[in-house]
This record gives sequence, C-alpha cells and structure tokens, in this order.
Amino acid sequence: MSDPYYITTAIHYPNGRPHIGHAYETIAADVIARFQRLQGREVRFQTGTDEHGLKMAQKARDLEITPRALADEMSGAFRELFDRLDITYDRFIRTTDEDHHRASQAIWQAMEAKGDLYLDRYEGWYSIRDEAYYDESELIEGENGEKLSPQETPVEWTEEETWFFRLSNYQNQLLELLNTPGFLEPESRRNEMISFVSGGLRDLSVSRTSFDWGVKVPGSGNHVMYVWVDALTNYLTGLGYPDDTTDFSKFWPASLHLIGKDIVRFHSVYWPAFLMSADLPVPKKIFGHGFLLNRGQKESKTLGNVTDPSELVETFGVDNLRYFLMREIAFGQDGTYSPEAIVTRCNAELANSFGNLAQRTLSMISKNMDGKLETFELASDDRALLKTVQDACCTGLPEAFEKLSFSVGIEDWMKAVYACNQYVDEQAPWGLKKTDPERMKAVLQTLFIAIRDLAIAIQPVVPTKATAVLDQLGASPEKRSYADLADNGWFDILVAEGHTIGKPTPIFPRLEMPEVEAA
Ligand code: ME8
Repeated sequence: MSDPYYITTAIHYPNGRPHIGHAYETIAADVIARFQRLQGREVRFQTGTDEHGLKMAQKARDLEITPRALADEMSGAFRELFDRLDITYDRFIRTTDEDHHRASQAIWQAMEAKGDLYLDRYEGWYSIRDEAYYDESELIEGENGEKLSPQETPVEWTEEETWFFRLSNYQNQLLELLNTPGFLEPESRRNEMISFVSGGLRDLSVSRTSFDWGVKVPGSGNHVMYVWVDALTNYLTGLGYPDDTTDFSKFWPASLHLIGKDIVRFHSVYWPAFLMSADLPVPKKIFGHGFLLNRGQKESKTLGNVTDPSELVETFGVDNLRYFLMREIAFGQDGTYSPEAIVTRCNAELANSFGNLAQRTLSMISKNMDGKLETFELASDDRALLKTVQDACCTGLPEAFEKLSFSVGIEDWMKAVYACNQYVDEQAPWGLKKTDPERMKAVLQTLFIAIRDLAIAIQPVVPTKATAVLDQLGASPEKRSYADLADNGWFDILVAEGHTIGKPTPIFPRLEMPEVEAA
C-alpha cells in the first residue's frame, strides 16, 4: 500500500430529506474512493451531516420538534440513501458527535492562541439558507426590490456581539495558495476566488449569541460557533484531531475535498485560513463540481419537481444511476437529468453494448465450446483488439479519472467496448463453428480476455454489475485491481484449472422507458 488518500464530501444539511444533488456528489466521491483503492492506495473516505446552525434550529422550530430530533431523523435518511447508493464511506460523521465538539473547540483554541480571535460587534447581512455573511456590495435585488444574497436567498440584517477571526491577516497567503496549480479546480472557480480575495478580505464573524444550537465557544458561555467553523472542522475530527493519531499523520492533509460550486468560498478561503491560523497543513485539492438540474431546472417545492433519489434507484437500479451521472455530465459543469435521458444512455451503452458483448460472448463459449477454455494463439487482429482495450483500461480511463474527468474516461472505455462489438461483427464467430472451429475459439477467448479488462476498469462506476461480470467469467476475486489489468496470466490459470463457463444470465437488462404522466 502506498500513498494514502483522504477524500471527503461536503457534510449535508439534514434540514430535509436528501436530494439528487446530495446523491450526485456522494456517488462521485465514492467513484473516486473506489478508483483510488483499485489503484492500490489506502483510502479514507468521509461523508456525513452538518447538524448545527440557525437553519436547522429554525426548521425544527417550524416543525415543533427539537433540532436534535430533526437531525436524528434526517441524518438517518441520508445514511439510508448512501447505503442504497453503495457508498463505501469509512466514517459517516455527525457534527453533533461528541468527538466533533472536542475537535471544534480545539481548533478554536489554537486560533485564539495565535491571537486571531477578538470580540466585537457584527452588524451586517446574513443568509440563513446559505448560513453565510455577505457584504452589502455582494447583494442583488430580487423581483420585488428585496435584497438577496448572490445565491438568490433571502438575507436579514443582524446585529450582535460576536467573536471575529482575523481573516484579513491571511490575504497574501491565501492568494499564494489559490495561485498554486491544482489547489482549486476547475479553473473558473479558481479565478472567481482569486478575484474575491484580491478585492480585500474583511475579518469574519465566527460566533453567534442569538441562539444556542451549536458548539459552545470555549470560555465564552453565551456564544456558539458560527456553523461553518464547526462544519469545516469535521474533516479533522474524523482523523482523531486534536489527538496525534496515526490516522491524522497518515491522512492529513486531505487529498481532496469534493464539494459543490456554491460552497467554494468556505472551502478555499475560510478553511485554509483557519488551518493556517491553527498551524495545520491545508488540503491538497478542492474541487467544486457543478449543479444537477432536473430537465434543466433547479428542483424546488414550488415547481413540484423534487425527485427522491431513492426512487430513482428503485426505478433504474443503483448502477444505472451511477453510470448515468458519471457518464452524462462533464464533471465540474452543471448538468441535467431526466428519466428518458437515463434510459437512453444506459440502454445504448450498458445494455446494448457492454452487456450484450458479455452476454453474447459467454453464451457462445458455453454453447459452442461446452464452456471450456483452451490455450490459443493470438492472431494480429486479436492482438490489435486487446491493445485497444488495454489502452483504454490501463491509460485512458485511469488518467481521466485521476483528473476527475469521469465522462472522458468512460467515453474512452466505451470506445473500447464499441471496438469489441465491431470485432465480433467482423470476425463473425458464429459462422466459424463449421468452417474453422480453432479460429472461432480464438475469437471468443480474445473477447473473454477483453471483457475481463473492461469489467475491472469500470468497477468504480458500476461496482455490483462489474463484479457480476467478473464472477461470470470466473476471474479470481483477489485479482481485480488495476495492477491486474493486462496481465493475462489469469487466463492460463483458468485453462489449467479446467474452469468452465456456464450459461450466462443477462447482467444489464434493458430499461423500460417510463410512462409520461399526463399533464
Ligand atoms: O452546503 N447539484 O450542505 P448542503 C449538485 N452543510 N450538488 C448540489 C446541489 C445540486 N443541485 N445542491 C447542493 C452545505 N449540492 C453545508 C456544507 S461542508 C463543511 C458544509 C451540493 O446540504 C452542495 O454544493 O446544502 C454541497 O457540496 C452538498 O451538496 C451539500 O449541500
């Protein structure tokens, strides 16, 4: 095992049920975690729920329950969804967890010891929906002349005694960090943040006194921490901070904080400044992905287009949903989904192309070769096909995934699948049974080898189905990592063991187009 890899998602507000954006971000993080594990890295993957703050307190008040009860119920709904999505997190953190309070107080004390915290009075705008402070100059005007945040959420005037963090002290260090290649991606978000920081930074209000649902400020009885201070600290809590644990020294700084575009400022400006103040290393990379839209529109209760991601899993199956989201949308940009788009994409690529390839090949081996594998000589066409497949699986897909360009990597993989299907059509093994049975065997077994590489490479995206294909092939469970790609020794072992291929059951059945509801 080399090069430990620590990936986190944002922690989600459990003020309501999880939506498709939460599913999207967490699936993408899971794809990365699985991909890195298959590369042989020791991975730590954390997700969870962000349970403090005014937004949670107000929602609970509206529902006439305690914030804790709201958090318990909804946090459970997130966990349930992530189980259905096959998310392989190592820790699901809740910011109400006891160790998280301790970590948050510890980072606070480190910032205080640095002389970066002082008491003063905050007077300004606050958006409860964004849990964010805004300068007057950042506000925009709504349809009825009301003031709105840049995210078009309502803002309210706030005046209270608060602790301030000396963010202004970190302007130069932050600019240097933002200019470090690879720290913040994609490029457009980096430019936005450079311009925000270059414009001058005001000190940040980091505590609240008008409510008490939060982590207590040490030694300052009536103050609770500004929810983002405790929320961001979750990334340290999960590694045992403030204790000097093995996990902490192994996994910090984080390899990647994967977050959405609306919270890039908190992660690439406030968070590194807190860490610098506490003398802790800053994360290696922040990636701000785009937003997912439903038929091009933001989901909202008013539009009545809110879709429960669990229902999408129910209708299409988890691997189809994962495949669609990673394949359809250029990661980093906004993207749109609809049931028809999911069906079209999955039928064309998974059912008709990869699924059909595996099904046809294994059926023919089972039927025409009695399911028995044999040693054979590769002809030049066979070698050429295996090279195309191996280039996609060993280079194209992994290089793209390393850059988080999932759709590009999957497209490369898909091209290799198409090459296999073209090879089947050209070689027409069904016609060779009588004319040249040896050649038929060579063709089918070349495909057998290709399918195993294709299935190994695509595991991060469609883990259950790729595993089912590998099981059907008889591929050893210990030899399914990326290091095992393109090593054909496994085939000789199957031959030597007298492994037989049974009649395969289809792994990628076609999806039905959902019925369109009458308007
Ligand atoms: O922001 N498409 O929580 P959150 C894609 N608690 N991603 C989306 C999305 C959409 N339509 N809507 C939201 C918070 N997201 C804070 C984070 S981290 C220390 C604290 C993304 O529940 C969003 O960008 O509002 C964020 O990364 C994540 O979902 C959780 O959003």
